[in-house]
Amino acid sequence: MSDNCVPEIFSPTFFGAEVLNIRASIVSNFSSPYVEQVPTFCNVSVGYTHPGVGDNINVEVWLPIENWNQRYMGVGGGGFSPGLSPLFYDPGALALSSGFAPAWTDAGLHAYDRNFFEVPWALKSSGNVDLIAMQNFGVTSLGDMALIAKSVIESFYGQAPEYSYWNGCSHGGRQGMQLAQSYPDAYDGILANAPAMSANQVFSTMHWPYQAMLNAGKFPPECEFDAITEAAISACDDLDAITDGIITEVKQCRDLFDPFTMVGTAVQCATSGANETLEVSTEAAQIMKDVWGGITTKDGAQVWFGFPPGTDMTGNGPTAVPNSLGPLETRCEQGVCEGNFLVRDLEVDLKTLSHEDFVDLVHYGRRYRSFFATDDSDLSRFRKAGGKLLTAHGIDDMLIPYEGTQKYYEDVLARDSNAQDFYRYFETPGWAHCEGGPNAGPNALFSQLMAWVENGTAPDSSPVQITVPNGDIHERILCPFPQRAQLKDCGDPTRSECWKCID
Ligand SMILES: [Ca+2]
Repeated sequence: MSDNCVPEIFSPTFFGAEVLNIRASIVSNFSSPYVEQVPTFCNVSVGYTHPGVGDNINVEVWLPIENWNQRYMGVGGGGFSPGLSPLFYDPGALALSSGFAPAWTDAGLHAYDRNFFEVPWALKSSGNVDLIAMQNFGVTSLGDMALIAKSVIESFYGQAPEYSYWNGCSHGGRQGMQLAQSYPDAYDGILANAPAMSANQVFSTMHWPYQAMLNAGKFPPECEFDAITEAAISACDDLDAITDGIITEVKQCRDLFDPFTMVGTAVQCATSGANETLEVSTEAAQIMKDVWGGITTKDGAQVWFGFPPGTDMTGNGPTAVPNSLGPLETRCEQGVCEGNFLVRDLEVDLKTLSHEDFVDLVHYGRRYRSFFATDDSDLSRFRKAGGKLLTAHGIDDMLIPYEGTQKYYEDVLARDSNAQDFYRYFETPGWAHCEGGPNAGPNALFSQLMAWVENGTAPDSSPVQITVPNGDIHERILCPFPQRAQLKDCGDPTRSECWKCID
């Protein structure tokens, strides 16, 4: 098989594209923290352009030399990375080690080594958005990549992949949803977790906590926010009758817990190494209220969903994810502000936006809807093509509010009341953004997707492990929305067999 690892045997051709270059080489020493020994593979890189457009896109496909499982996996990106970058090689290396042929695209952005929240590629010059780059990033590169990868695989092994899967979270989740909406034949199965659909609102929402601090005219220390988060968890944990440090009854909690009740409460704060006692300020309570309420106009109209009470918004709270992003950290102060294409001006200072200007910017993000919105609830073509789609979204997601995904799924159901036949959505209590939190995450979903695609076995529930505050691990289940998990008569919340999904 390794004899096939030469550029001459590959000839991907497809409508509207022209291949510029093909490289192929054997890689036998790739290392990944997730795989003890990454199997030897043929690394095929295909550069192509859309003639007349002036772009230059690269797709990389890894072909295991031995033990190919006859399946292709498209690997999604994250943040503003389309996928082809060192960070997203790891999930591909993991897939490769179980026999998949994984592939990635750079969407023509050539942002290989870049911080994936930086988007200098989005502007041609100050004031001028690069619409071709945004179209490739948002839509076109995804369909192209599936065609190229399948062609490369067929040339190498002498047969097309039996099954094709997409695996992505966050931006990778949005890519998966875009594929289901716009390229319904590209994949048999799509796992699109925590999808950054409604990307304009979602990326704006990541900046909203900072704007809320600007609006309040104060940047309170993180300990004040963490104290409010802890109090919300204490107040709302038992609304689901299970004391496990996890809030599942978000709507009830929003009604029940008022962050202003925390104003004046003394909290211990580690400031510059010293232990200092502070009181929770009115501003901190207002900021948390705003963060939970979501982007809101000055008149109080909600523009997008907020984060549920109990979500760790500082990266240091009670359910902290190591090295995670905390939107309430003053990240703009550190030079990390997202979404400069919304402003169309790299010189603009997001640190000084007024409330009105911020909401206006969010509104004008509609100019890029066609590339980024990814919120078309008409999945009838994907259904017709026989595709299966799974989405999980952490309730404790501190970057993308899960209620946006819930709304999308409700829109899908409103259009097709039997959408459960091909698309299931699992809300995941205690799970942060794609990783982290007391819930270890919906790790069985990909194999459940394969079983659904290949054997017709639909996932009626999905197992998860939850670490409760005393360190014990509980076995639970996730249920396909709008179902919910309920304890059975055996009554032991630590055993998954004692849980069932009810309507
Ligand atoms: Ca609970």
